Amino acid sequence: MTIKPLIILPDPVLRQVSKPLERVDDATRKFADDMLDTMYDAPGIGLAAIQIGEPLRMLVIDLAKEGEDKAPHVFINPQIVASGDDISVYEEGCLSIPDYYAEVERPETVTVTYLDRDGKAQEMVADGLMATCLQHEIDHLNGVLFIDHISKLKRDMVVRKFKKLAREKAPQRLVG
Ligand code: GNR
Ligand code: NI
Repeated sequence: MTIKPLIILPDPVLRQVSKPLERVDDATRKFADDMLDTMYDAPGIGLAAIQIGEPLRMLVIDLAKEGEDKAPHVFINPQIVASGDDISVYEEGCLSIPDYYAEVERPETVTVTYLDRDGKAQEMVADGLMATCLQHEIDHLNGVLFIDHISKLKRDMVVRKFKKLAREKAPQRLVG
């Protein structure tokens, strides 16, 4: 059980493009479990490795509601291989942009190929919240945040607010 600290906007680490995993081994599975522990603790419904500082193409999702059995999913080297033509709108949030929510338009349906936690090739046709969450997480693997899908005016406001918060939280010992 390891809960790792979350990387928060405007940390430039969030803009890194993550690298594919070359193999799926015990260390990979241990890291996936750490990602799930961190996601459940937050709590969130998804987490990309870069959000805990590891630039690897790996993400976890669990859409189970409170009181339901856990439904952890691990996606390694995921790729969107098809998107439907219908668009859906969801109010999104991000553990790396705490307490900010905005509506984002994305394809309603996506087909994703990936390796599971056993290294086995899988394909998932997802819609609804799973499709939204997969696209949000795969964006993270490419250094893209959900605020990149909203208006520049709104995005600039959010980034300014988080830059100010980061300044206020920075070590004060150098301040006169
Ligand atoms: O916990 C999360 N909720 C959420 C809600 C709507 C759309 C996407 C998400 S993902 C987010 C967790 C997160 O930041 N994953 O990167
Ligand atoms: Ni996110």
